[in-house]
Amino acid sequence: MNRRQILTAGAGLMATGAMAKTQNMGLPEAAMMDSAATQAPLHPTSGPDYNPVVTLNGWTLPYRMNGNVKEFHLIAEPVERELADGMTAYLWGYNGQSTGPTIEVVEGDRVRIYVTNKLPEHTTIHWHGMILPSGMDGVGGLSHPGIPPGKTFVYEFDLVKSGTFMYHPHADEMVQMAMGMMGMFVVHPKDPTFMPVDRDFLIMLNAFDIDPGTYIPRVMTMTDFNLWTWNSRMFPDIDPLVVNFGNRVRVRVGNLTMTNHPIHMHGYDFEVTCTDGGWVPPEARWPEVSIDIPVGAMRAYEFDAKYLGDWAIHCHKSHHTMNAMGHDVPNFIGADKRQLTRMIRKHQPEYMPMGSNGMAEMGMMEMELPDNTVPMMTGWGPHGPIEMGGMFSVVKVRKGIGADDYSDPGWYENPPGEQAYEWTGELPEFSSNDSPKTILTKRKA
Ligand SMILES: [Cu+2]
Repeated sequence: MNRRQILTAGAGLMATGAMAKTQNMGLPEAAMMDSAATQAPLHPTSGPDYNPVVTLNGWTLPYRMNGNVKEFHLIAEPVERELADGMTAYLWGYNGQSTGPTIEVVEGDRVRIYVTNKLPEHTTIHWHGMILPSGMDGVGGLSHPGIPPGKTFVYEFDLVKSGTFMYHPHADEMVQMAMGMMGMFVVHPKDPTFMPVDRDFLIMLNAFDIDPGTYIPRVMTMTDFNLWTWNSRMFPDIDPLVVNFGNRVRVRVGNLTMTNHPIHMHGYDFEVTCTDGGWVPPEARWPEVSIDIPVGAMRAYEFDAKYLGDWAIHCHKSHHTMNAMGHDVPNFIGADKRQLTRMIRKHQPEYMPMGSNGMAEMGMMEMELPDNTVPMMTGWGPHGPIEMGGMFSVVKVRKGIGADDYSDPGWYENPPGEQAYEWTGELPEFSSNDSPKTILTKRKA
């Protein structure tokens, strides 16, 4: 226990009047969210100032002051989450959504977090990475008994350290996390001039295993998940990271999936400035264009938005930028399937051969999908199909973006001379319809 916690605990013991007042105030209202859209940042109305974070396709939980304590109310409950336009999943989450709302406070604050369990089984909340008393750590059976269905438990502790943290159940953990129960917890530095940024984005990496045409995740999946999401949202419906030209930008990425994710951002180099363990001092940082986010960890990076444009940001594991379906499709590249197609069409006239020239045709195709399913590769850009899914979005750097404006500014128009173009002079003699074998033969001739 550090000095501050001792002081606060002492104050709490003496202030029995304040304790009675807490009970008189009753439970804080539990704000609910029914939208999967990115919500505007929640500016502080009391206490020290800070620049609030923006959770992509998420929101920040409002609090109330009770004496000197910030009080929050989380409700663990079944939710319906729109993972993308045309696909809703039946998950477990908090206050109407998965992932849960972001909790945002300031170093030196004391928080009282009420957790009401509306799930059919017990739960707890573990405050991942935080320095707090052992009995507040939320490990079911170890720190305290599990919160039974229908009951409310209270967690109360001081925020002795700033940084980026996460929260998730530590009770039937594999099932509850596979169902979508997790959220982020940001503690701003007490000194608002410490490492200030203009835009501060939050991304929680999570994953589900939901069969095409169904609504409920498989909870016994260990590593072979088929939907790779940011804040329980997947491309093409992850909102862009909208940035004003010249902004200092921080992106905080937490990983509560069961594998690592190398997050790659185009157009920039950047520096890792924070881990779950704390802020990285300037002299210890090194440049990167991709950062691997280990399982159960967080990394934050920063950059100055000095290059205008639309810049891809994505996980560099290529099957993590795909949605469900087709994970067991064999490789047909170079195969001539005309003969086979003719034979199959005798029995199944709508049969479509796929993949002879790569899989890009999947991005163009209007194939009939099962209900409640998003195509494997999808999304349209200004120049055609983007052929992505899952963990992919776009950093949009523009001039003239308003202070609290995070709305999509549309596609970037590349200035003349700054876009790849078609060569219209003399071409090599082989045609694009040649098979790989013909191309090799012609090259040798
Ligand atoms: Cu990944």
